[in-house]
Amino acid sequence: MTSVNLSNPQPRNYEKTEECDNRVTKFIHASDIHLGSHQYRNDNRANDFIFSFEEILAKAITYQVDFILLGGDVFTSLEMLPGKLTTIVNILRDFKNNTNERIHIIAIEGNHDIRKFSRGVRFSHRGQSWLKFLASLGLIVLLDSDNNASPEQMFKPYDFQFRKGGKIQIKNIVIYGTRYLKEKPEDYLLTLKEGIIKNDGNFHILLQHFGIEGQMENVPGVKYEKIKHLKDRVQYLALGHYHLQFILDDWVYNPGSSEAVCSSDFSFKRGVFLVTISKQENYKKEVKKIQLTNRTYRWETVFFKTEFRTKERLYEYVIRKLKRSFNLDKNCHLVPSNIQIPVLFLALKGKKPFYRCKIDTKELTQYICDNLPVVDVRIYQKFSDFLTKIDTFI
Ligand SMILES: [Mn+2]
Repeated sequence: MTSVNLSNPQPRNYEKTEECDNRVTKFIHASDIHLGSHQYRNDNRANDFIFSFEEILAKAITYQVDFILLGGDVFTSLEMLPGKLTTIVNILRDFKNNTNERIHIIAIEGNHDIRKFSRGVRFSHRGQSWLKFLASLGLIVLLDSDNNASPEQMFKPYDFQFRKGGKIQIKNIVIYGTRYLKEKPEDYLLTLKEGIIKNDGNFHILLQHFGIEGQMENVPGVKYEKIKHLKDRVQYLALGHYHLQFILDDWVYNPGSSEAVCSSDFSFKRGVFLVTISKQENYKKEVKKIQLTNRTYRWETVFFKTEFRTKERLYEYVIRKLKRSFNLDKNCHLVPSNIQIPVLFLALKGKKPFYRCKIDTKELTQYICDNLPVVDVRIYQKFSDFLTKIDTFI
């Protein structure tokens, strides 16, 4: 699928009888994998997301973790092409077999996992998701609480026969999780708190899909003050939702999206966390940031000095200019599936072409992909007669 070299993890010999060290627990916290992104428009880009997921699983083997947390938005929507889903199922099946079922993948649903199906129809109320499908195959553990039950019944221990539950214990760690609690989860969290057992001697993780206000500009989030009360029951608040990585108060952890879902994601700090919990006085926690091998990108600007009157001449000019600025010897032997072949962000500036010479961005994208080592192109038309604020940072 891609020719990039992973760290080539050798599957460890996962013997069931192996002595397990209960004093140290390791896990990987990842989120927002967005499987299915770009699947209709660009197959190479769509595979980047599957590749990131594979890389996370490979790291789990390399670092010999006890489990993997996925903080929601594992899928980008309910629409999945059969071929892509088959690949994902096979990857998970291989992982399960190679690790002797020793590393559980523990997930919750994010807003994208239940995202409207097509043409504006909302499916969330029907309670379907691909994560439920993967859980039904026994390939992941999907956590969800019963928010209307009594505090004792709210988080039922995960039942591997019925493949349902709101919490799971691995060594001294208890992971609590719920489905996506919509945009204002504060009220739910007050109720859910009662369901989390206090002072049971275990280390508690709460897996949630929401952002914290102020961590990303102009993106709505929950006020930190409103969730602080969870601190006396939860030692690690594992989040997903914001694609930008952040850690707050040594308590809230958000790894960010594993691949760049939209153009702004490319510049964000993102990755996964490798967490080690040692059972010494009050549990010692060590969190290491790990970056994933993502698709590369580059910005280019082409300036039109004259008013182009035909598309052909305009396209040729763009290609000529781009060829000059690309170091063609370096990358021309690479195939587009290789993540070193970048996504190109192209700003077109200067004189606006003649009104009959309207740029067909789809056509120009294809033309550029055919002539240069790029996997995909985003074209921004910023001609001098409609300069906007965005020009200042393109
Ligand atoms: Mn997301």
